[in-house]
Amino acid sequence: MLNVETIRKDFPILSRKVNGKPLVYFDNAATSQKPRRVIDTIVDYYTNYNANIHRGVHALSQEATDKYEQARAKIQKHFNAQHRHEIIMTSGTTHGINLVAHGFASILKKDDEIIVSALEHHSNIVPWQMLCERTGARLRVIPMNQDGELVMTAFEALLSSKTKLVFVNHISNALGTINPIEDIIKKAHKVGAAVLVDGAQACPHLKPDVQQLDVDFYVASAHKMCGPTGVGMLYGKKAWLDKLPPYQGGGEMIAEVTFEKTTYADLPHKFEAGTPNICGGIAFGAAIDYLNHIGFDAIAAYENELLQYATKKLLAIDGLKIYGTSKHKTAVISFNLDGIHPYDVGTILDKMGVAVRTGHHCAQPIMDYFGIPGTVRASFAFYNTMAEIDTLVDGVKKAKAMLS
Ligand code: 7TS
Repeated sequence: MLNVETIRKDFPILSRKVNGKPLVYFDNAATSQKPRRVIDTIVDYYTNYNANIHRGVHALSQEATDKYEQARAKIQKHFNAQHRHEIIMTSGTTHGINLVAHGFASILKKDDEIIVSALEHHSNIVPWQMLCERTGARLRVIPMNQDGELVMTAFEALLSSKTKLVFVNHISNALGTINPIEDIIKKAHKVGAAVLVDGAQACPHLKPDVQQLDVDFYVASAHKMCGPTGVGMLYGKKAWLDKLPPYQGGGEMIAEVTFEKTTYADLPHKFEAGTPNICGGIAFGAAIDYLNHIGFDAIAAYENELLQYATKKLLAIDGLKIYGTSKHKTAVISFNLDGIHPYDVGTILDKMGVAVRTGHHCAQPIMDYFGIPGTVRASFAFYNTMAEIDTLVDGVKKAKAMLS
């Protein structure tokens, strides 16, 4: 059981006011808020041991390197990767996906096929389109149904010996659908395709086990997991990471450089050119510690209560439609009021101190499928309360009264 009142004290920002009203933060799918432990870790780094890593003999550099590598070990343990060097530190999910897409440019051939899902964030669509343009490979799409679920029979029909890669998110940031990734991975592997799972929306809500999933690549962003922006991780099976060429050239990623030839460093450094977000990486480790201290079982159970409560109360409002009605969903409610633009609802909610996102949520194909310009999206975290949901519902009712 979560003690939400105690947890809320860990997040200084939750006690501020917005437009004269207590902040109700329901934009967690865009980025989460940060607990004191993460903020303190950032302050401690810059106050006490800021230095560049992997290169100095001096004490500060050693200390920063140790803490950074400890963070990598925490990430490895959290995702249950077999080897520490299978964890590549990135600037976030988008970076991780682009790194893999770039690598596959040298592997894919004309007429190979890559499969994405209709539920993807733009960051899991555009890099693959760019890859197809460069290689002559073809992009195929797993369709979705009216509940916002992937149509698995259509996925099976798309798979063939031509399929080289499958990309799918673990949880949709726009609708909250939890995708059947275990099944997708098994079926893709049967035809010899590799699978990349975009875990950006899933990782704040559950704890993936990359070995149990047998996934080839898994990406996440720290900022959606109570960590800072500009840092994330790419897990890749060692065999795949060895096969892919480096993404960027520069310092840190080399073994030896002459003007005739450069040899590359071993994993993970081969993919980590330049000075990384050292402080961010260390704070990512602190965020993972914090989430595990709360406990993912407790987080999932409580967030499900929030979701059920909010769904019921919102659906009681006449003319309100929820997009994404799968039984397998978490912590996201995308909705519209009949005849009212989502932006207008968001603006009125903001006046009441309620932060939601409005628009297409970087998932335009989903909005096109439903034939809408966008939605109002309320996305929950374990530090939200039922009383905050009541405030949201009051705000939506007020918006309806003012705008219809
Ligand atoms: N994939 C998914 C499923 C996401 O939710 C996001 C961010 C990304 C990829 C990109 O992550 P980044 O950290 O590299 O930017 N999602 C959102 C969102 O829903 N609103 O703002 C960012």
